[in-house]
Amino acid sequence: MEADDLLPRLRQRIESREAQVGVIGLGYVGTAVAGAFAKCGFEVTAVDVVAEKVAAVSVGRPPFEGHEPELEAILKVANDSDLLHATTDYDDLRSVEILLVAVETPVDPESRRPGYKALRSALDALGPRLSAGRLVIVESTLAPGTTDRVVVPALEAASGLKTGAELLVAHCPERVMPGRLLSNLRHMSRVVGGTSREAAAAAVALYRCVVDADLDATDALTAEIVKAGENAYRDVQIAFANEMALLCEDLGADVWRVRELLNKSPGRNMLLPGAGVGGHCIPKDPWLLIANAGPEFHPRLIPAAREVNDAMPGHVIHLLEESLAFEDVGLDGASVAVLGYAYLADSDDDRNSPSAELVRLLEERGAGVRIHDPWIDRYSGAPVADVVAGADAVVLMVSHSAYEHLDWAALHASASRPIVVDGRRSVDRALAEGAGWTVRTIGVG
Ligand code: SAJ
Repeated sequence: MEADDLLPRLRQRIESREAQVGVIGLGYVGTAVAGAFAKCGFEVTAVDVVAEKVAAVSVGRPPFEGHEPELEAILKVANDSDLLHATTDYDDLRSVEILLVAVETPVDPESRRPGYKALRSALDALGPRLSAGRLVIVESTLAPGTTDRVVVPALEAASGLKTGAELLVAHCPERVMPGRLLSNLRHMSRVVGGTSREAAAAAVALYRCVVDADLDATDALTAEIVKAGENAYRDVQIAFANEMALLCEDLGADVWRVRELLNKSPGRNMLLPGAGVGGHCIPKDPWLLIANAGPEFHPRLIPAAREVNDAMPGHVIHLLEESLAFEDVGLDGASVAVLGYAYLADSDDDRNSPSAELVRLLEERGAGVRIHDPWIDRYSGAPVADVVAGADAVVLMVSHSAYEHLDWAALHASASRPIVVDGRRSVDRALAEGAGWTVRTIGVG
């Protein structure tokens, strides 16, 4: 097959839905992608090495916790109509022409280097199952240069195929969010980075079947930089808000009032200060972004932003110690109630949660910790009043809607000391203080 034939043939088979789609990795991204392509008429083969994930998808259930009602419905329909086949066997991909790779690309917490173990094993397993004419698209977030220096060499070595002439390879980073997986997939624009013009064009033709927003064709390096960069940008924005909170505390001001007035200035959009930055992408993508820069590039802003944001749980501890000190109480032996363990409001996702760091620091200082989170099963068994009962202090870490109307008068009666540190400015200060609570709000001096 000539290189010139690859694109027209793939385009035709995509438009006719004859091309089968393979998805490697049944996480948040892969499961949503498998469902979305099955929903628009492709026969989808989804592969994961974890049998439990395959079993879940095989009965139309997302292989992760979380509230994704539309996805469940789509998985069930896809299964019933035999459009979606989940398996642990890579051999089932031999007849599949379009392969989407959506495996985790974590960052080592110590070295800050990308962890490509899952990516490499997926590519090494896929390679021998590839034939000429295939399109391989990596959706995982990658450090710039990874497509050219890791993905292409791994596929060529494992398949014996030549990229461009026999194999089309692209990088189309995902932009999904737990809780909005399918709507993000459909309505958010995508950067489509091809290792060749044909690869980008083929990937655009494919995504046009599920995405109703812009599909911006570019090269793989640009796509890698955009994705990691968009999250590094957000991390820097949040770090600015957090540094303003620390400054306002020092100066005796209220960062929340400052933010309200500052954002009236055209073109300003100061984000929300808070108790920390968690999740599966913002804490790691800044490190992916700068991972492959050369010795002449000296990043200062991006690492500094990570340092500011990672220090926020420790700052909440500082506010807590200051509040307890007024009553001559230290953290050692104190009982602390932590409200909120997810990384994001009204989410059950606790990956890289700032609350986990807060709990570690509290226990390191000898405090007894009780946790409540209405979205996380292991922390939603007891009502807030029971978790707060006998506590020397309450720390609010996540602005779950469930915490907006707490009965601070009733809670005052059950707490041992009416001290609350508000890490997200979610406490109704007037109400709580009226009920006898001492409220310390992050960013308020
Ligand atoms: N956070 C703050 N202050 C803010 C915003 C967030 O402290 O002003 C904290 C949150 O509490 C959380 C963390 O940062 O712990 C991340 O929050 P997030 O709103 O950025 O949510 P994520 O991590 O789910 O980010 C996703 C990303 N989307 C994708 O990767 C496809 C990100 O690019 C989006 O900008 C973000 O959602 C969004 O805007 O909702």
